[in-house]
Amino acid sequence: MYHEELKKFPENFLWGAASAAYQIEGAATLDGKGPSIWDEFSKIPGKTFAGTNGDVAIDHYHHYKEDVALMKELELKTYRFSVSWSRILPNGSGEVNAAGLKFYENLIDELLENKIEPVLTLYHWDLPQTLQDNYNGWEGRETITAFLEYCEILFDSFGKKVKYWVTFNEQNVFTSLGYRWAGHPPMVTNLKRMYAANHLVNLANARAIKLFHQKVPQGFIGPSFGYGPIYPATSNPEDVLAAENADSFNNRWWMDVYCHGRYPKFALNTLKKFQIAPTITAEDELVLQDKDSHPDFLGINYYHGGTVAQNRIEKPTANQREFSKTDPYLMQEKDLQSQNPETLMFQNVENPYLKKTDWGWEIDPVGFRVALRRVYAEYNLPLFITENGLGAKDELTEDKKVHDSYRINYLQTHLVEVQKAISDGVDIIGYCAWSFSDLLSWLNGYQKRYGFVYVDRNDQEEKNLERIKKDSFYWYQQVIQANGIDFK
Ligand code: BGP
Repeated sequence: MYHEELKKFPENFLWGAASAAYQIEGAATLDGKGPSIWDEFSKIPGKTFAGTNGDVAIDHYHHYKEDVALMKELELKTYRFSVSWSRILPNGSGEVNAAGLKFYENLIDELLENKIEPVLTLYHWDLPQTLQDNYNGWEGRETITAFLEYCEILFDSFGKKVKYWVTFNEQNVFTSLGYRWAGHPPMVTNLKRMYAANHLVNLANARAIKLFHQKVPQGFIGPSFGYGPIYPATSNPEDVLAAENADSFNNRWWMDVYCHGRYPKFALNTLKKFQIAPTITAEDELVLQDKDSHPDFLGINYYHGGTVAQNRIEKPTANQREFSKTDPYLMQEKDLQSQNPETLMFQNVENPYLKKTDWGWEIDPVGFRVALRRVYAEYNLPLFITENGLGAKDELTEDKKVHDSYRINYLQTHLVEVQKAISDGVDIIGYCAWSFSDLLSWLNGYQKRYGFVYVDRNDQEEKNLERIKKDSFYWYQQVIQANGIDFK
């Protein structure tokens, strides 16, 4: 769609930035906090980059006032942060740690005093270790009960002050990395277990939203999903079909459940064929279908999408049929095949049109517009962009400057597409860049920086944790002041 003139960003657009507890807070054992699965996992040799962990992180726990003062200077309208569950309930359920609640109350009050709208994420991956030990984490239904207990405490404590809530951050990422690829805790490599755990997270999500609607009727809640649009490698209809399949597997598998209360049929059938589909009880179906348990908005975290070609099995020509007899995938035992069932539906390929970041992530601003339009067209809910940003190795100059023009360029080109999506008619309520300040990248340490504010520490040393405003800080400040990107 061509627009001679782009629409302005809405008057009350929530310009913001985001973070997550484990990546910034530090104070890992302070004031009664219990251990989370990330506290334990990051200590296992070889699991994280250079053995980095969040014990100190950027010590936001002690620097939160200074950090909020910087947010104010940046003129942020909103700030998205997550609560560490084991700071509130050190054992995941049971005894409440008053000091933990106090920390977040102070943070929320500080934000509100500075006219910054808090966006509270309930779960950004740091499950209390006790729940992992006692119930197998998200593989045990007891964890759902514990999650609701935790949510209720936060709804009761902060429901009057916090308007926007996020249930789960990137459920697709933490279940896949945690239960399929073993890159995150609990380091499982079993697809059946992944789908089973994921199903329980869906139930936890739905029930938490329902509870929220009862307890905080004036608020808004939704999950933040790591969305990537899927492109077919060519206009070959087989590739187009493969893209449909990949979309079912990678996006709809989660989004349809959130918004329509059911799994996409084609993906579910494939999983059933390999006996790795989750067990869905009649009661579960009712929980998921209950309209009160559906989100008020969808949080979208956008970094990149993916490109796929037709699956390796459905080949139309005689030659290709011949080839499929020797296809290594088909020659695998059935249980090995079941570890990669999507091979029946699509295969991932490189996209020759896109450049990549230093960490190999495709840079695709137009894909952002595609993503926003597709999600809005399908689910018809307001969208809140809860993450988008560039991880890069920044250099601090001798006169304490960070000239991150590449980050400005990345954000600028992505915001142009957000504005185009708004002009197309997509309802977007806010944009939180990832991230406000530099922080711990889960698997890439402190060298992969995302912030508007540089934090003086590295992978080896905590140094003085001084906060230094990057060039992008001043650029974003202008964006916010102008309520858009067209300023000179
Ligand atoms: C998202 C997470 C964030 C953040 C971001 C960047 O998936 O929600 O917590 O980490 O990705 O990822 P990385 O740190 O791996 O570059």
